[in-house]
Amino acid sequence: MSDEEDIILSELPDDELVQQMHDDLYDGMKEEVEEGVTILLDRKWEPYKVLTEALVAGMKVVGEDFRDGILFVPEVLLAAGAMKGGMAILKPLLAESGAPQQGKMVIGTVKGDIHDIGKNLVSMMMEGAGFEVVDLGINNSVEAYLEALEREKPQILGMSALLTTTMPYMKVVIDTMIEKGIRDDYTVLVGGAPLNEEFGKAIGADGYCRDAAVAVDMAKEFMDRKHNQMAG
Ligand code: B1M
Repeated sequence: MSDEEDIILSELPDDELVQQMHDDLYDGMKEEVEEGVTILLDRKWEPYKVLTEALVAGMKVVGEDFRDGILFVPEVLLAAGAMKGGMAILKPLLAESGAPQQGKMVIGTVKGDIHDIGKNLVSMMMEGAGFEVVDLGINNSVEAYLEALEREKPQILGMSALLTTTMPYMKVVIDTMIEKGIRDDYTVLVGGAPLNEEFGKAIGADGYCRDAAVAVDMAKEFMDRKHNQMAG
């Protein structure tokens, strides 16, 4: 029997449990990560704290070792699967805040990019804050975004990109919106690990969101401004 099998997660104190969950996430152990999430919730941890401290922080280590060539795609896929398992438990809890209806957002990962964990997190948090979210998934072309805007009539368009090679595509989408004369009909928020504030400005987005919590704050702020404009 390995050491791993000897560990009883529910007997660990919080800090050791969180550390163990980071290790389990790293090793792609979905069931263990799910169990850890459930234990922390039973211990009255806020869902958002479980999300950020146990899951997102663990994924950071995976990202660093992926970058450094210590982990490879198959292992990272397993880690991503474990992360998604934990997120699925938190999703209804984050979404059931009872917050008043705020507005609507269409969100998707850009063309050529299949990373969706961050986008899914943003969707979850936005729903939790009272936004209706239409998630277009991954690998979205300009046409897919524009069709969704036309169909769904949201106030906000969110785009996610995790690769330096795909982030310029956000500008393609915004430029096409300008060409079609619809740019100012929407608030465009962008996010993803390789982006920054400067990039957001350079491509003409309304806001760059460092993380999901910032996305929610910005979306609310823009909705408030819209309401004030309409009232004024
Ligand atoms: Co990929 N990958 N990956 N990967 N991957 C990165 C992004 C990378 C930085 C890893 C590294 O080298 N350190 C690197 C990119 C390097 C670069 O471009 N400079 C990389 C690479 C190279 C690749 C491949 C090319 C590898 C290969 O095939 N050789 C390949 C590309 C495939 C493709 O897209 N065409 C690839 C594949 C994969 C997997 C499939 C194995 C898997 C994705 C699984 C999935 O998403 N379903 C994967 C993963 C998991 C990662 C890392 C390790 C983790 C990403 C993640 O989920 N983070 C990542 C390393 C890293 O980011 N440090 C990496 C957790 C998530 C919560 O954070 O996505 O940043 P994040 O989202 C945050 C914020 O950014 C923000 O809020 C989120 C929540 O707080 N945010 C938004 C994100 N989107 C937003 C949208 C908004 C607002 C905020 O709209 C309003």
